[in-house]
Amino acid sequence: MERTLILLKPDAVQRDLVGEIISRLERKGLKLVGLKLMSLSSELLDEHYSHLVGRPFFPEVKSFMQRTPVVAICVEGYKCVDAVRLLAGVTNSREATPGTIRGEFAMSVQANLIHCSDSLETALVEVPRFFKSEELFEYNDTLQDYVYNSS
Ligand code: IDP
Repeated sequence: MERTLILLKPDAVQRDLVGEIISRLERKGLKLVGLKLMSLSSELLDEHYSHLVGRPFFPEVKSFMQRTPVVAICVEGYKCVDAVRLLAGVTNSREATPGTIRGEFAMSVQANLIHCSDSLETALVEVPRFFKSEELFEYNDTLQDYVYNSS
């Protein structure tokens, strides 16, 4: 089983899309193992978006991500890192496939509602960046047998 990090960005919070997006994760069959609101510090954003530091739009990305608290979510599932990327859609919401979260609800590159880890390697760094171990839960999700059956 993999775990991946999801952030519902300030546009999702302001546009009342938090419930819709969490509902999509649940309906897909993903198991929620961590969930909280948090305000992102400048230092945390520099670390999280280190691949964007120096890009001209980085200051805007940072101030956008600090406009409201974000919803941090950790989900667990078989090969869930790639599955959540597919649910989110590509970075530029205008080009995101209809049916995806960005494709259904967004029109912007920057205000694209959701962050999700882009690989298992990244997820292994990002989950502990946003969640302490005591904020992540292990429990028996009785529907998992039906969600996956044998694979
Ligand atoms: P991702 O969120 O789809 O993984 P990244 O390239 O890691 O995409 O970029 C992180 C975030 O930075 C994007 O989700 C988006 O909010 C913002 N961003 C990326 N490229 C641009 C840009 O060209 N202009 C403005 N914002 C951008």
